[in-house]
Amino acid sequence: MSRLFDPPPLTVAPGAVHVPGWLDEEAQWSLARACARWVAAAGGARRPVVRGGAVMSVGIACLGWHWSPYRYTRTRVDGDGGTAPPLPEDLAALARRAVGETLGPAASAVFEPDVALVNEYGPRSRMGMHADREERADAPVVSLSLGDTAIFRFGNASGRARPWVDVELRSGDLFVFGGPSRRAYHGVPKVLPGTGPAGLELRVSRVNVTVRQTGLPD
Ligand SMILES: O=C(O)CCC(=O)C(=O)O
Repeated sequence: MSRLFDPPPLTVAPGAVHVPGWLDEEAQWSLARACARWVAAAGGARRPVVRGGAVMSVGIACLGWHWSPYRYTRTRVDGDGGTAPPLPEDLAALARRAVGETLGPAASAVFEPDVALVNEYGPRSRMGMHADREERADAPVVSLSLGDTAIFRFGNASGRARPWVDVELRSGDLFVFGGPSRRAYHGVPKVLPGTGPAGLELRVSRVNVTVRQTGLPD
């Protein structure tokens, strides 16, 4: 569902900024098409098996590096063994611009993203509370959302428990978290089916792309 006017950017916690409607309809369409290509190039969206043996309800395709619980490798060690396709330069540039517009030019100047995770959600998919800790670098995480609205739970760096803030991430929204919020726990307890814009033609309910800097050597 589109809004006539998007609310202004909101600092949810120090270093964590939500920008509603950052991508316009055309940019969402382009990113959605690109995501479909990237997922295919990455051998599809796999559902990783997490600690304890549970299978994630979110499908993940990786660019630049391959993420599997709980490390990065160049090849899909928990899948078909193929090499992760390179991080597309236009996606890296988009992420740099996102950091510049939220955290400022100094943060953007040192941001060297080298990995993106394309997360595919079905209407009942969830992502448990976790902190993104596999990256050695303290650089920010850039998150872009497409399709159905998700409830994004943004917590604190001490653990999975409260306090947290529930943010509605709609199609086109940007969320950047860095600085003191970089290791904050976060998750997606709910997707709201049927809330995405008509005509985006996603093959799933929601797509989220996170762009990060691993800090790992080439
Ligand atoms: O789908 C989202 O909005 C969050 C994704 C996420 O938490 C992650 O990729 O680590």
